[in-house]
Amino acid sequence: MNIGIVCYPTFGGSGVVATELGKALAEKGHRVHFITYSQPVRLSFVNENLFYHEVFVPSYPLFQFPPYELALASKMVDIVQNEKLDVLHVHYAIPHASAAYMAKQILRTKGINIPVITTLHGTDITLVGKDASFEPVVTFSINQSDAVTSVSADLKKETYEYFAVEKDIEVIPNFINLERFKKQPKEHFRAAIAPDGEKLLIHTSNFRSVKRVDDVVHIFDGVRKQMPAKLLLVGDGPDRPRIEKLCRELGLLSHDVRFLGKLEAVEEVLSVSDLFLMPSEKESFGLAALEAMSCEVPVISTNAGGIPELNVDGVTGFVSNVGDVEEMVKNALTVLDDANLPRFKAAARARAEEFAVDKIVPLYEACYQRAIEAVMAGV
Ligand code: GMT
Repeated sequence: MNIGIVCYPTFGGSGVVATELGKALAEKGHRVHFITYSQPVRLSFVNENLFYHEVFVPSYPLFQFPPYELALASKMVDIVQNEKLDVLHVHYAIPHASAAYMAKQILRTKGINIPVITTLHGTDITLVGKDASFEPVVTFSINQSDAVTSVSADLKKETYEYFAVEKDIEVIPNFINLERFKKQPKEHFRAAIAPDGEKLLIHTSNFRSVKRVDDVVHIFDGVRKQMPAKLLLVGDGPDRPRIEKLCRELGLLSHDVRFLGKLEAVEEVLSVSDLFLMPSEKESFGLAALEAMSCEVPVISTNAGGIPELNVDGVTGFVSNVGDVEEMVKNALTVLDDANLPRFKAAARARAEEFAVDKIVPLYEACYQRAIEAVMAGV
């Protein structure tokens, strides 16, 4: 197949899923065309089947807000026509689904009927999408897609709750490359940051309020009062200055809590960690937790959104109500107990294996095939 993938190219989960999907499809022999405003961060890989088309938005004094959606739709029209795409797969509804709708209508006038697949990732529905500023356009463009997928059953349920969506939504969960995300022998690194055998807790995110990084710090503080431990914070975002201040107020020093910033090889630090913390307020799936589990790291999380579809309570870690730091500390201590930790680590990896890339990518291929056939049959 000749597939167009439209996504955000940054560190966000939807961009990571879209890029990894494109790479996996290219390795299976499909030709994959990425259409975005800059090179996706995980696309640092050469394959004869991968192509990248940059969306350029010209500046003009009148444009206080450069019309990215129009430039994107125009680029989609160009690439579908000239690269003879069979399907357009857009990740994150805003503004990709509405831009795809516009491109589809333009292409129709040229006698081309391209199927559009929209994948809903989370905040495009649960936070931004349901805002009145966007809701009518999001509802319309989801309904106009030829196929719609969501990354968890919970996100599917929320989509039907918040929007008048009539389309069937297929759940296709996030997936993981088990070869890349596996425990690696990085003991020298562990010895350097936890020289006295301290337990290592880790959190990775974009440091936005929805991630509740304050709770990460409070959980760590509670654990540290009961057993020697260190905290690794990976990623960056608007809440970071506040979190640094909180650490200082709690008397946590830079060797207790290490801010590692944005890391490409996150699997290397996950490999030396004992426990992953995800106290999110909302989380449609929790790709970061899946990456941790694949590296044999159990998870203490909330029960928000789709997280319980991944993190099995009492087996791969524990789930608690949003904000219940006390229970999360208690559960963390249970997991970190040497009598329990090996069992939780093994269960985390076994669960991650259920989301292996070679199990999930065929679900997208089948979805594309059905959409192509339906469009050809004029359904
Ligand atoms: O806010 C984020 O975490 C980024 C966001 C995105 O769309 O880039 O992530 C969402 O999509 C991921 C991939 O499908 C999911 O694993 C995340 O759970 C989801 N984040 C939220 O729902 C908050």
